[in-house]
Amino acid sequence: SDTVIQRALLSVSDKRGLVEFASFLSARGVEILSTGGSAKAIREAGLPVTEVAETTEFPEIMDGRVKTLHPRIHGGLLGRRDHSDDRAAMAEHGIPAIDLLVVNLYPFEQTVAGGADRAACIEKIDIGGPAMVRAAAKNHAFVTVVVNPDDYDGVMAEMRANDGALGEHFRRRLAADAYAHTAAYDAAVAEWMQAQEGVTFPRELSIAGRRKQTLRYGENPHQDAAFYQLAGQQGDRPGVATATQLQGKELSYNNLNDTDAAFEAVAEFDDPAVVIVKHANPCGVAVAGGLSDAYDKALACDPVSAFGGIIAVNRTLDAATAEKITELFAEVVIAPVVAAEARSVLATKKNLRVLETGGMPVADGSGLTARTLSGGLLLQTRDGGVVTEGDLSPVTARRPSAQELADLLFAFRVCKHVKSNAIVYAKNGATVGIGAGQMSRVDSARIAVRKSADAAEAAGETTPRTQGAVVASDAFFPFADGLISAAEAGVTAVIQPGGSKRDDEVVAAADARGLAMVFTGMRHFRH
Ligand code: 93A
Repeated sequence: SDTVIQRALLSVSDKRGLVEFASFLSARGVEILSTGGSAKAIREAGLPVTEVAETTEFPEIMDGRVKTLHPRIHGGLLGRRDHSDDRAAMAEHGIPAIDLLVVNLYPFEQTVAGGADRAACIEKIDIGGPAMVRAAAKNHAFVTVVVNPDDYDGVMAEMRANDGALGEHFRRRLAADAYAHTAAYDAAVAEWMQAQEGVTFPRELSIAGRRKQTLRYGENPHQDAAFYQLAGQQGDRPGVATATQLQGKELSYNNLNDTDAAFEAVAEFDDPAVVIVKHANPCGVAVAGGLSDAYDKALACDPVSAFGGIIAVNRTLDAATAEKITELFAEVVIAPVVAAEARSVLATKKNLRVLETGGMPVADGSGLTARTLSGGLLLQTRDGGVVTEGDLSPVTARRPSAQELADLLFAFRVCKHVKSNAIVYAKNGATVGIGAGQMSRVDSARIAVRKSADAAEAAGETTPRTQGAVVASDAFFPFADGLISAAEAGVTAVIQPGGSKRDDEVVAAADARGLAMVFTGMRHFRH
């Protein structure tokens, strides 16, 4: 049976909509109980309100640490209205039944994000609020709990339509929301404390995040999906989860996944860079003196695959580059900033989704990545490994030239963002052939060469693009065959982690062909 709301307790930190809601309740004859600051706001609006301290006949003590933690409040929230013993206890102890609880908690996350010191953060851990929320949610058979000001309108509408009562289904949904809310709240507290103590993988996992968007469907149309933004530091990383969509169609699940891959990849480079992604793999990556040139070079790698791709840049997107992008059919463009003129250019492509992040993520920054498997979750620290010149061990008689060295480091950085087995051919700061996701490394190498040949042929070029290029491998060559096929394709230098039992054979094969090879000592598997 639906409970007609007769008494409500309002205790909110976020006072948005409070007075409107309180006056609605008052007008319906609902008695309002409230705590310090909330009571003050309600009273100042000229509405009748009873302080919790009057009800409990106990003052707020310890700077408000103890204000609602009292049997007169918790009894009013937890008492079963259809239980004679509970009713008797309420009568005996003067416990007023509370039918509606409106609470939102101390802004803990905002306090942490604002850089407050430890003591101030601790003070913003709400204890009384979650206790009341959990009590009311448990007793949802009789009590309605509201933790989000966005729900005030819905509650008012329901009360209007339902003679001042709230339906059972509605109460249950709000109770479920309430537990999700206190769980996420405690998760944020736990995450902060773990970070303070340097705990990366806690014994028990709690994750705080908010639904950012419900998606039309998942990876396939028969799958449902939604997009969540993580709370805390993880959720602050500039990228897809924090981006603003400036224009275009609604983002799909696959769009989001691919856009993330593209933006993370382009964040690897200091020079102006463009990454084009299809199916979560780069199909063109380039660096140049300016974005517009980088775009041409990236697109040239594999224009066939780039059709319908995702384009990421690591600089303010300028009008000239935007013009070029509009000539291609692209699904998404993501940039730290989109210049005003570039915006007008892109606006001519109404469907094109354009995302602005406000900044670039740090390529070697900390953080975790997750992957689900049946019944479990694999967590690992992000692959923030960045190989620089000082990390390289030359292993061949010939050392790489300056140009080769630059291309080797570039190709290896691209490799990190290509699904394994990854083979990347590069020349003059641009990929010229990418082999991704094969079960055998030698197949990835063959595919990279073939794709490069296809692109060259389509462009009417007569020399193979792999001629004079360099090649990167995300993991060691287990046999000399992969290296030999790269040499046959015309590469002059090779970068790979090294560490195979047959490294000697691989080095000998490189020396026999006059190649320069360097070992990174770091592997970049990506599955
Ligand atoms: O310090 S508390 O954990 N102790 C309490 O007993 C308590 N009761 C409510 N914080 C408590 N609250 C919180 O106070 C509520 O969750 C709400 O966020 C806030 C509202 O305080 P005021 O009405 O004084 O602004």
